[in-house]
Amino acid sequence: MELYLNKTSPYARVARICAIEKQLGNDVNLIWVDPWADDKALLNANPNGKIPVLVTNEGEAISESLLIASYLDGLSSTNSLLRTPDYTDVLALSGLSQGLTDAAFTTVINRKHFGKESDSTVLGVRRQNAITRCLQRLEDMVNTDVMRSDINLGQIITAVALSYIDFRLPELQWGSDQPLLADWAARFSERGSVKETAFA
Ligand SMILES: N[C@@H](CCC(=O)N[C@@H](CS)C(=O)NCC(=O)O)C(=O)O
Repeated sequence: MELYLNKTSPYARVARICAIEKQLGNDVNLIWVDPWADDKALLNANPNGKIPVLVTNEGEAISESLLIASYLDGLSSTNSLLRTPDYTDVLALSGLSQGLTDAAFTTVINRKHFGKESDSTVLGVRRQNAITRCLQRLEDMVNTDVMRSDINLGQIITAVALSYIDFRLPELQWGSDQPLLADWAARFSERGSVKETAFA
């Protein structure tokens, strides 16, 4: 298999962590690309021009990190990431934290293209509010089974979203308002898959 990715994409990092946690790391050839540079091979695999894209051994190109995670989860029985006893809770946590990633990522991209003033637009303010609410919801969930159980997709997306905020929006300093979540994230960051895929 081939995984198109870069070192700063939270979505690509989720896909890569899933592959590692499923013990499929050695079966995935990493193709490093700049998705903003109209890379020909990437556009061929995914006309949307976005990473991640996973090209299966049969040549099928799967985009969207959640779909890639679902595909990888079905390939090996190691670490069930989705089909756990908490299945619906895993889906709920995954959606919540994917939304957090979307709000953070869109904030970063809008700042890059339209300046920091983009935070003050109607949409910018909605994004900031969404980030604040999602962080608090996650803080309230730290002691629930889905956050405390063996690794699952929701935990992976949550950990990557928080790490992405630290990487790109460090001024948010969310750890002071969400101390339980900060402890949870620190523990999760000890995993080999998380260390190996650090943003750079
Ligand atoms: N919903 C997609 C989002 C993917 C995405 O937005 N990737 C960014 C990099 S973090 C990208 O490739 N952007 C290039 C572009 O928008 O042209 C997923 O979950 O995979």
